[in-house]
Amino acid sequence: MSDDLLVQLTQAVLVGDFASAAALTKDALAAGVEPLTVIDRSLVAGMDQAGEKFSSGEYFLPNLLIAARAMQESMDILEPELLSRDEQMANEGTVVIGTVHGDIHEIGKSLVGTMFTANGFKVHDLGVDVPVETFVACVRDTGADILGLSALLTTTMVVQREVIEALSEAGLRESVKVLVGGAPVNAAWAREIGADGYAADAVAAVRLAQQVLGRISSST
Ligand code: B1M
Repeated sequence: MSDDLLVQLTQAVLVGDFASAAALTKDALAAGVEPLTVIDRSLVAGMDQAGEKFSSGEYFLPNLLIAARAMQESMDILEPELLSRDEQMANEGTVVIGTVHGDIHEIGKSLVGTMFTANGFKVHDLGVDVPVETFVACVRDTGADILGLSALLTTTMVVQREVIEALSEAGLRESVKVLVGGAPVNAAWAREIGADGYAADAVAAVRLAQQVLGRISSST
């Protein structure tokens, strides 16, 4: 039953049917499906399929936009649920997060921010297309423990390196752990640019932050 709902929700995202996406999300929650399961099995799957259709020329930008809107309709329902599930609100640290300059992909970055908030971190979300100097200023002003840099394009992932270099020039590199993510990014890239780690998804990002801050061991 819930598997059917999840398949239908993937389809609703894929075709950008945001009314059905909202209704099916409510149905899935009412059926007892965990918000993270809805995100992983339906929403991300739908967006991945939309991306594949874009790559193959079957979809165009407007298709991606309405798919993103359908995912956002669902996320608007899931986010309060995600946040209410974690009662433990001890201050785990301060996170600055944003999508780098030249890149307007928002959904994954926002999901990572939500997961940090749900796990007791104070989050400063700078949005998308964030200039290098804005990241540096925000790290300085907030005394951030973690800087999360999202990049979804092969043309913008290089900006992650620029941010790290700018942090070094500003004398801030040792004061903050820099974590990178986004579809074209991987662990080898993180090492190459001198980041402190790479996370493939929102759950991994929180776990990695807890590890690099010494809150949990790397074998946990
Ligand atoms: Co664009 N886009 N897009 N797009 N888009 C991709 C990324 C692409 C792979 C599609 C494709 O061709 N298959 C391709 C990139 C190719 C490449 O560079 N290799 C692409 C392209 C080419 C473009 C344009 C250039 C198209 C054009 O104009 N010709 C253009 C660029 C605009 C710009 O940014 N300057 C463009 C535009 C758009 C829209 C605006 C239409 C829309 C975004 C709408 C929005 O965000 N509000 C869009 C969308 C929706 C996509 C796809 C289909 C879906 C992205 C998404 O939201 N995924 C995407 C294809 C794909 O990724 N499969 C695609 C769901 C989301 C939950 O996952 O964002 O990966 P993701 O985030 C994950 C992880 O990556 C990780 O955790 C997140 C949660 O699990 N993560 C982090 C992300 N950031 C992190 C930061 C961290 C840690 C983990 O810090 C600690």
